[in-house]
Amino acid sequence: MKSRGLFLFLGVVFFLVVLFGAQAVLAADSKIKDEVPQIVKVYVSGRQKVAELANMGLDIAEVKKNYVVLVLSKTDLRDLETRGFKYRVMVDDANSLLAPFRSGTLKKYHSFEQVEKIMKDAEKNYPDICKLEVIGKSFEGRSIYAMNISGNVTGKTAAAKKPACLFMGLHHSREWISVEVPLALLIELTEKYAKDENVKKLVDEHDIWIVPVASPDGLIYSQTKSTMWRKNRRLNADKSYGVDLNRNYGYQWGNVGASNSPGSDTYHGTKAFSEFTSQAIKALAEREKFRTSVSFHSYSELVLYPFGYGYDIPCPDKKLLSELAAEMAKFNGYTPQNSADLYPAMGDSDDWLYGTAGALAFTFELGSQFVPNDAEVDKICADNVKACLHLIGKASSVHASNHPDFSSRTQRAVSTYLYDVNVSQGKDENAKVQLINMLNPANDTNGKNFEEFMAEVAKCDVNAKKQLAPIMIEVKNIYMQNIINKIGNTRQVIRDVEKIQAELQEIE
Ligand code: 0X9
Ligand code: ZN
Repeated sequence: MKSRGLFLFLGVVFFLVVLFGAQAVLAADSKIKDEVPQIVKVYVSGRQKVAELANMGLDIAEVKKNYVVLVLSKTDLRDLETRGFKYRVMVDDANSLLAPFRSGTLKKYHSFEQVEKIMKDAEKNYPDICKLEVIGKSFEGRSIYAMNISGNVTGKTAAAKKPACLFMGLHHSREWISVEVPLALLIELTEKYAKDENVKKLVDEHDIWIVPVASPDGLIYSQTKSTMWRKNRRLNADKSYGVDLNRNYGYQWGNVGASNSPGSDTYHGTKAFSEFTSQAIKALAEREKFRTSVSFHSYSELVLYPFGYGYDIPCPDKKLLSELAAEMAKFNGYTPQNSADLYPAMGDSDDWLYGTAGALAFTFELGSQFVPNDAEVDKICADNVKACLHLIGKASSVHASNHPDFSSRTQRAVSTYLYDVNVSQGKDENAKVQLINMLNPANDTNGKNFEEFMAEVAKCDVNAKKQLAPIMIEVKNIYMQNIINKIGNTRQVIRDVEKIQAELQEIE
């Protein structure tokens, strides 16, 4: 009797375990299986409504005056319906939009393997101007490549002081055209270097960095499995996949226009810079101190500039950013616009590259669909390459107010002087005079400029120190003269002379 009761009890327990276990698996499964995305036009207008959609963590493709185009799962669409949004389904199975690539009709787009080969070949064919670096690995272990293009490189010093410019593609998996433009730029710079005066000058005078595929796993996944995939391919704790890389950067990282839910298309990750891609870009930016950057996306034919994390955020470089955006827009025919005015979203690459790293950072929304037809690709590339060349040309004469090389007047004078020595071959007499004047005790009564100058010298490598030696020698002579003439605090001046002496000795 007893054993029958126990048997029955165990039977019930077994039944419940199987039942709930299966339900749990089903629940997890519905998260991990890709729901077929739809393209939906939602009829809304005005900032608040657009922000509401962005704040729901939805994937916004295009914002027009009276409607917004979204990429939505059926579940998201039901949710919108219950909230009373009016809509029209434009494409039932968004993946089918890109079927031409699967069937082999789209020939213009490169696979990750092909990009890898192009990068390696460029380094082989143009060893004087190309240096390929693996700046990180993706979640699935693939290389994130960055090509450094710079001519007339005589050791790292000269290059390190050249204005650096960054170009990035494919933060979002399905935006294949965003790979083609940086690749086209790479090809333009390498192939025309020996033939075109203007290209040669840009390459010689700048440090250009090109990262055509920021998310290799994403590109492969979108091209071979699920064409409309947006995020990277991280496996999240709840078994859903992907973090939106353009919500994972660490300036005002949060959930405006981004989502806390791992399953959302705009999931911002567990913390700022949780992803290998954003970590790699951050490390590169901290090392190279970019003056300018462009992150390519698609679509909408826009040139966007920061800030993007909220409406009407005060920005000290607003004028400069909007002017540069407008200048570039002349080349690609796009509309220049503040990022947040498209929709506010926290954690994009521009806000961090500008807000923290001090780069004049732009996002180009290329073309008028996610993957433009083959026939459109060459023109999109040509027009946008021109816009990029323009920006490179500007990088030596403008900078963000918070660029790390320009945060004090002394730093600025040192950078200007080194730039003149390295790039303009000392044509700017004023650069030297200005620096020496700043260090002259007559103008530097509390010795602050001198302290800052020596701190800058300490940061330089030996070649840059050599370039600064003539300045140190002249300053030393002025100080010696002051000691003789008993001008200033003699003890302090002697200490300063000793500091200069120590640096000069180290150089020899
Ligand atoms: O949402 C994005 O990440 C970008 N658009 S896309 O359709 N390519 O996904 C735009 C980002 C612009 N930045 C902000 N609005 N903050
Ligand atoms: Zn994008």
